[in-house]
Amino acid sequence: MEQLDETLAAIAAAETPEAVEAIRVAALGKQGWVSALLKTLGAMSPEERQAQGPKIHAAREGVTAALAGRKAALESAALEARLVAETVDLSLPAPQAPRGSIHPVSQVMEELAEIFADLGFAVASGPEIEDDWHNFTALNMPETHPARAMHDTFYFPDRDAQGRAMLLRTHTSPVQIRAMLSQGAPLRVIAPGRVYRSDSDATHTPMFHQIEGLVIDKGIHLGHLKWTLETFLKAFFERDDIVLRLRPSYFPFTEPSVEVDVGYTIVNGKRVVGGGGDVENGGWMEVLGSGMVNRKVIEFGGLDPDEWQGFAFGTGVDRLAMLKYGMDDLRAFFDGDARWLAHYGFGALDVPTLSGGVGVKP
Ligand code: 2NL
Repeated sequence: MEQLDETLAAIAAAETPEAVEAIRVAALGKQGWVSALLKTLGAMSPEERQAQGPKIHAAREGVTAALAGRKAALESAALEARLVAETVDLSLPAPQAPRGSIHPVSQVMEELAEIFADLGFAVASGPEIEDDWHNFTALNMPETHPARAMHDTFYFPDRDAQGRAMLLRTHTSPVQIRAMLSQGAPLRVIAPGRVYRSDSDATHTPMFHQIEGLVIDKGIHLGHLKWTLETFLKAFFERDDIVLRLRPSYFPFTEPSVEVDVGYTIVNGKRVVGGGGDVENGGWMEVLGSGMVNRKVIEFGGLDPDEWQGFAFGTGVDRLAMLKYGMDDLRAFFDGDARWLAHYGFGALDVPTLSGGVGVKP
C-alpha cells in the first residue's frame, strides 16, 4: 500500500503536534484516505472483502499507533527542552521582600516608654476627643482663662451628654487627670500621644505628639523633678555630660513652674545636645516644661493636696526625635513620603536600647 508507506514516513518526519494532527486528518479524518478505503469494503464481494478487509484495518491500526507514538515523542522532547531551559540557580541571592520601617516618632515613643519604665512609670492613654472639663477646667483653666483661646483649640459643634464642650485634646494632660481619678495615689505615669492645635507653619503642624509625666506621692519636691528629668535626658540622648538649666516660668497647672533648658555644643555647625551652656561654642535650648502640680489640679484629680504632692512635665515627641536623629523639617514627619521613611525609619529589630539602664546603680 503506497499511501501507507507515505503516511508512516510523513509521521516519522513530523516536527510539531500541528503537523501530526494534519496527517491524522488526511488519513483517518472523514475525507481521509483510510476512511475512503473502509467505505469501499461495503461494495466488495465477500471473497474480495475477506482479502482486502484485514489489510485496510491493519493500515488503520498502523497509522493510529504511529500517530500516538510520534505525538508522545514530540511531547517528551518539548518537556525535555523546558526542563533544560528553566533551570533554577539555587546559588543566586533570594529576591529582597520589600520591607517597611518604624516611623521615628514611634521609635522615640518606644524609647521614652522604656526609659520611664525603668524609673517606675506606667504608660497611660486616653481619648483624643476630650471634653473641656478634662482638657481645661481640671487643669486650672476656668471658662474665662485666656489659655483656652491661647491653645487655638479644634472644637466640635455638639456637646456631650453632660453638656460639656467636645474638642480634640490640646495636650496629653487630660490623660493624667483621668489617671488620678481612676487610680488615685501614689501615681507614676507617662502619657504619650497625639494632640491637636489649630496651628500650621514651618515649625507647627495641626497634629503633633506630646509626652507628659506625672508623679504623685508624699513629700515630693523640686529635687525629685530635677533628678528625674536629668536622668531621663541622659538616658535619652545617651550622654553623661547633660547639663540642665532650670528657669522660673508659668503654667496654670503647676506652681511653681519651671522651664528646662539643656546645654548644647556646636559640632560641624550643628547643635548637638550635651555639654555646652554658657561656654564658647555652646548654648541652651528649651526641651521641657515642668513644675510642681498645682494644689487645685490635685483637688480636681480627687486627692487631698495637704496629703499628696507631685511634679509634672511635658515635651514634644516630634521635637525630641528631630534633636536626637537630626531631621530638620517637622512637616516631613507627616507627609507619608516613602523615601523619607526609608531614610529616617527604623528597622523592626532596632529595639530601643538602654545601654546602661537608668536609676540607682550598685
Ligand atoms: C510643655 C509643658 C507641661 C505639665 C505639662 C501637667 C499635667 C498635670 C498636672 C500638672 Cl495632670 N501638669 N503637665 C506640666 C508642666 C508643663 O508641659 O511645654 N509641653 C509641651
